[in-house]
Amino acid sequence: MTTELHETPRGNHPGAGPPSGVALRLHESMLLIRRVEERLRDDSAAGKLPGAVHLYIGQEAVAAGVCAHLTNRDYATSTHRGHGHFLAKGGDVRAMMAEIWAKQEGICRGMGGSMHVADISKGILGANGIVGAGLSIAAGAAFGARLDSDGKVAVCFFGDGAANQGALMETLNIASRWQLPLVYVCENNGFGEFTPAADVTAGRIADRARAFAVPVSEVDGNDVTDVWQTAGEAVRRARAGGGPSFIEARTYRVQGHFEAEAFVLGGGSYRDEAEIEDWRQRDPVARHRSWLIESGTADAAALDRIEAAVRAKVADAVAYAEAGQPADPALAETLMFAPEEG
Ligand SMILES: Cc1ncc(C[n+]2csc(CCOP(=O)(O)OP(=O)(O)O)c2C)c(N)n1
Repeated sequence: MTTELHETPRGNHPGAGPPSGVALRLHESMLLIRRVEERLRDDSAAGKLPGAVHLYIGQEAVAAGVCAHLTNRDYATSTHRGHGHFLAKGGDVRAMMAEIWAKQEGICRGMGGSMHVADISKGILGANGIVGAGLSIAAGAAFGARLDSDGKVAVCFFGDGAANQGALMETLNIASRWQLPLVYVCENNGFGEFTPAADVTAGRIADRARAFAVPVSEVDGNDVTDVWQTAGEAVRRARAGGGPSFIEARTYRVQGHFEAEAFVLGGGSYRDEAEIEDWRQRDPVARHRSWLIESGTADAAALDRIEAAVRAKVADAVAYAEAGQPADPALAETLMFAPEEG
């Protein structure tokens, strides 16, 4: 699928890298997402999970590189592929895992599941099963932030499929006109479900933002340094009252659309192994690990210690989820509606 739509820009920031502390935190953030997603992949295949999971393997640099610039006061909206955004924004791994396992200890008491992980106290406005819905939610959050005038920003993560929804054009219009502190982050991973983005996308996605006079950056979404630097400029601009920015991160969805897709496809396929392998060679986690070593930022022993700590954290989260209490269906009504006043 080597099309112009999905060519990967490289070298926007040659030579420069983040300070060592930041570089290590980016590594840890990506690694946590990767190990969580691998565990979910395996537990899904073993039939242990109660519902579908859409995994973020291969895209970790985008969530990690962007969220490194955010605090709990900033907002982020996510997608159906939302575990990475939740974790990178500081969501609790135990509470997320318990949610995915449909346990009462989950971040939404087990009533939301994988596609609804959210933690309002950390500005995580939620994963979302409605493609494109996060665009409007983020625009609303950015409008609120502008009214508060205290430097908060909103980030909207969305896919190439969502980029073809009307909500993108509607929110670009008002975000530009009202100079909202909104950072659009389009993760162009090449597919919407089983359809190549190029088959259903006219023009270039980034041009949609250019048409509304919103500053655009096209980055290598598998290069966490590139994402981190570009997102930093966009977040700083938004905080300073400079309005919205649009980042298109070219990346690749290494896993299927969701973990049970083999059943849906019934033996059919929509992409070839060589393409997947080609992108595995550009693995964002391995690339950053190599950079950390080559640049002298960390040695292999230090990185192995981070790896061990991350693995222990994931094992602990799964044990916590497994031992939790099943979600209580009786809570559905009380959790769904706010209590009547008076
Ligand atoms: C409004 C809406 N239309 C269709 C769907 C079905 N659907 C779920 S995921 C998906 C593809 C989304 O593609 P993209 O935005 O590129 O995200 P990705 O899965 O690649 O991360 C579609 C069409 C949906 N959930 N919501």
